[in-house]
Amino acid sequence: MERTLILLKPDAVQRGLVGTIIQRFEARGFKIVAAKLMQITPELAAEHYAAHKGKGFYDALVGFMTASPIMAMVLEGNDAVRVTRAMMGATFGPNAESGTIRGDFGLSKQYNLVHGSDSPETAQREIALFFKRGEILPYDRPADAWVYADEDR
Ligand code: IDP
Ligand code: MG
Repeated sequence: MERTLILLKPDAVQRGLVGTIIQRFEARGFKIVAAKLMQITPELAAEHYAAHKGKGFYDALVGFMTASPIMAMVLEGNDAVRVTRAMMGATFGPNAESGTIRGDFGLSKQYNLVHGSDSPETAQREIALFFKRGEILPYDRPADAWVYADEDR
């Protein structure tokens, strides 16, 4: 089972869309193995978005991500990185297809509601930035017997 880091960004929290967005991931079959509301520091935002340092939107992005709490979570499921990214849609709200989270709830380039790791390697790095080992809780979920067939495991 793959894990990915999902962040519900400050605009999702401020607009009261946390439940709506989590609902989509849960309904798809993903299991929440860690979750917390966090006020992140500029240092953590900078580390998380280190790949974008120096770009024109970088300072605004760090300002945005630290302006208000975020909801951070680790989701687990088959192909979690690729599938959650597909559910999020294109980076910029106006370009995101209807039916995706960004395409259904956003119109902004920067305020695009949700972050998802872009590769399994990135996910490992990002999960470690936001969660301590003991904050990730593996547990059995009997309903998974009906989320996955034997051949999916
Ligand atoms: P992603 O979130 O779809 O992986 P990235 O290219 O990694 O997209 O960009 C990280 C975040 O930076 C985006 O989600 C968005 O909030 C912001 N961002 C990226 N490019 C721009 C831009 O050109 N203008 C404003 N904000 C941007
Ligand atoms: Mg990215």
